[in-house]
Amino acid sequence: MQKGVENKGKYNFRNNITIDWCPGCGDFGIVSAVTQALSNMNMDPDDVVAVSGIGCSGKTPHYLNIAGVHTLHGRAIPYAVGVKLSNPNLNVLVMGGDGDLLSIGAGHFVGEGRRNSGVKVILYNNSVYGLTKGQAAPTLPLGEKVKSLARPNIMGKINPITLAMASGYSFVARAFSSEIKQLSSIIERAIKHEGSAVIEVLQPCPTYNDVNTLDWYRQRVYKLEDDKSWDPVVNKKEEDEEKFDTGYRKSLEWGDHIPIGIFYENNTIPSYTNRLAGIVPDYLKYPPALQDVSDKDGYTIVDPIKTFEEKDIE
Ligand SMILES: Cc1ncc(C[n+]2csc(CCOP(=O)(O)OP(=O)(O)O)c2C)c(N)n1
Ligand code: SF4
Repeated sequence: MQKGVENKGKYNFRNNITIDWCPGCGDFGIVSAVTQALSNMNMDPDDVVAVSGIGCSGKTPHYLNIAGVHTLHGRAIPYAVGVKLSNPNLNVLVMGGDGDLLSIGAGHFVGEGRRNSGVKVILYNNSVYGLTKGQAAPTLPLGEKVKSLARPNIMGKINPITLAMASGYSFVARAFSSEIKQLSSIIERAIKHEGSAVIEVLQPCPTYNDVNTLDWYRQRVYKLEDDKSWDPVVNKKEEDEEKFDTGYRKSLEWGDHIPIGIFYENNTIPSYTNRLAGIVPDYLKYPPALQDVSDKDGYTIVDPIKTFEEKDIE
């Protein structure tokens, strides 16, 4: 456990598997914040699932004392949504890199904003592809040259906050991996929020990103909540336009001053699971994961031939 990090709950969410990230990697702070949030919420480990893609970030579920799935590169969100829809009582965390979620996984990232299924996406942003040796990730600005690149980056960057807001996510925040207390309280708020959330976490990759270092971030980040008039929460539909606009404008700020905190939280958008419950009456009471699929001897209770025959369309 990192210095200054206290877990108040009865469960220890960090298992004893040795972490193999490089020394100084921002991923350590993210693990501390996640375990702190789950513990402070006195979460039952059986109620939380972590789903990751491929990347250094993708190893996170291995280090947590909860159910975890290490899926394919870019496929964490659809897998996580499947878990959430099969049992909406679960708290489902997606843990993926900026390459994973904004490059190959970008279509799924956008699609989940429309759906608002309730998964919480923790986007590890180090601006590089860490696991595959430091190529430019979609968050690396045009003209920036990190050490694995022969020449400065010739592609423009994606801003994860504006993309998340434009995609329809109802909770959008940014954090910094060394501000563990703030990150952990944002994770807690995201978990309590009914709809889907994106939390972009700025994290140093000391091995491949020699521009956006720990000190580089430390000199620039500032907390939105330090401005006492900052209020990103939409509780009435009439507030949405103004708060969306303010959060969106704020998300464009980058360079000498980088805001961290909650940009937008809209509590008026119904979640996908509630929308489903409106058309499938017993869905929340008997979601697919709680339905019997076999009899007491373990034989399937579904006859696939009969099912397909019934679905035959002339
Ligand atoms: C379909 C597919 N394409 C490419 C790869 C190779 N690959 C593995 S990890 C990775 C990038 C990881 O970068 P990022 O998602 O930013 O995570 P980080 O390692 O920085 O945490 C790539 C391209 C793969 N495993 N599968
Ligand atoms: S390569 Fe970068 S992101 Fe991957 S473990 Fe090392 S420091 Fe972390």
